[in-house]
Amino acid sequence: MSKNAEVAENIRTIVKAHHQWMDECLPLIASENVTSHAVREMMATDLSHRYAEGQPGERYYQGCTYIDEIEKLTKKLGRQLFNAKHVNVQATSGVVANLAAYTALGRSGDTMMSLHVPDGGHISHSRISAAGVMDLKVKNFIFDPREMNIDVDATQKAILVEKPKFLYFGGSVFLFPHPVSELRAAADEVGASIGYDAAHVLGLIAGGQFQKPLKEGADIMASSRHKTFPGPQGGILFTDSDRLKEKIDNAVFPGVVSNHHLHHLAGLAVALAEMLEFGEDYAAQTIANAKALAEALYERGFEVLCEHKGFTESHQVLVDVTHHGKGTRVAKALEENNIIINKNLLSWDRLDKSVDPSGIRIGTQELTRLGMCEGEMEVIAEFIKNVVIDDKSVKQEVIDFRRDFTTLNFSFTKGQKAYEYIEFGD
Ligand code: DSN
Repeated sequence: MSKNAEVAENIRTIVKAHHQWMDECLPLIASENVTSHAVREMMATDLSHRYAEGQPGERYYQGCTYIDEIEKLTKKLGRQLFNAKHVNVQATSGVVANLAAYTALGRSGDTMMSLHVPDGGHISHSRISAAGVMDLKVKNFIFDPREMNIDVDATQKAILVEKPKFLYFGGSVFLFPHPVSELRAAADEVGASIGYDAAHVLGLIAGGQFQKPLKEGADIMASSRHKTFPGPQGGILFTDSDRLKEKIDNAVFPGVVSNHHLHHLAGLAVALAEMLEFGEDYAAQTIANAKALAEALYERGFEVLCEHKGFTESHQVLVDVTHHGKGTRVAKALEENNIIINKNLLSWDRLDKSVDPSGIRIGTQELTRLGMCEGEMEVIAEFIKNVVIDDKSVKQEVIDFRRDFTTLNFSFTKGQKAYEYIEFGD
């Protein structure tokens, strides 16, 4: 074997080790999910080698006969699942989708109003990322940390003073539906449009278990498609507005995307079909699991946010771990025990505290894909307590526990290994 062939082989070995590890872990990162074999099959096809700039039937490249068919079908499934008049399936990530939405809603120098990052805003809603790239001025929603939501009265006043060009709801910490309909009148008063970043909650919206942003007053819903929505990584945008559909399409291509990762497009079509079939049950179980995990952690002495309102109405659970050594220590200690979560800023952290914030964020969407229910959430809360409060190792117990949950729930083919390494042979 040549040296270069050895390097290539070594990469396979490392990736296989990653698969093996995932198979022995509790994956609780709120922004991730695992795709079905049917989706992964699409991602391994020749489509990954091709180009298809432009819209179906109006391409700049030949060779798109079947790609056009796939894209038209994907859009039809997207409109159907989300009950939207128009969908764009060409954004290559959630940030790219947001940038396209900003381009459709405003121009450089305009003011956007969004959540501050410690209050749960995504970085792309701030000037350090996409909003800065477009040179938007950013003003923040007034946030109520006790309610873990936007303060409607205070924000109404802020909208009238700041007169933003558009509001942008959604975020990375997202426990409760945002007050879209409640703030629509204030937006109208200053002529502002409304965008909504659905990345974290797209699967919950698809399953009809969260708010309906487009029906509540959002002009555009932009999103990634691989968190609670178990699709291939990428972005997606929706609108019911005739005025905005062409603006969105032009903002994506030629605005911020050339080619749109056609293997992921076909995978998205399959994931949309899966969610049409299973979305309602999957989303409901994901939220039930988050509530159960939050309750079980609370009962074990953790400071889980928002006990007074049932902890959460999404897939997320937020815990203040200030008294357990803060976010970094807790996240690392859990990782050493194969429990994978992330440290997270809480409202009272300053932005420069992001290296060691007060909180941890936990998501239940991937465990739900693995078939876990409320009973399993009790077991996991006990594991977390053992590690964080009792300083005990539970790694072997976690590995043993995971052996009963190796296959994917909510997919057309039963019994698929969730983290199987798919080989093409020699
Ligand atoms: N930063 C990701 C998250 O974990 O929320 C989203 O891009």
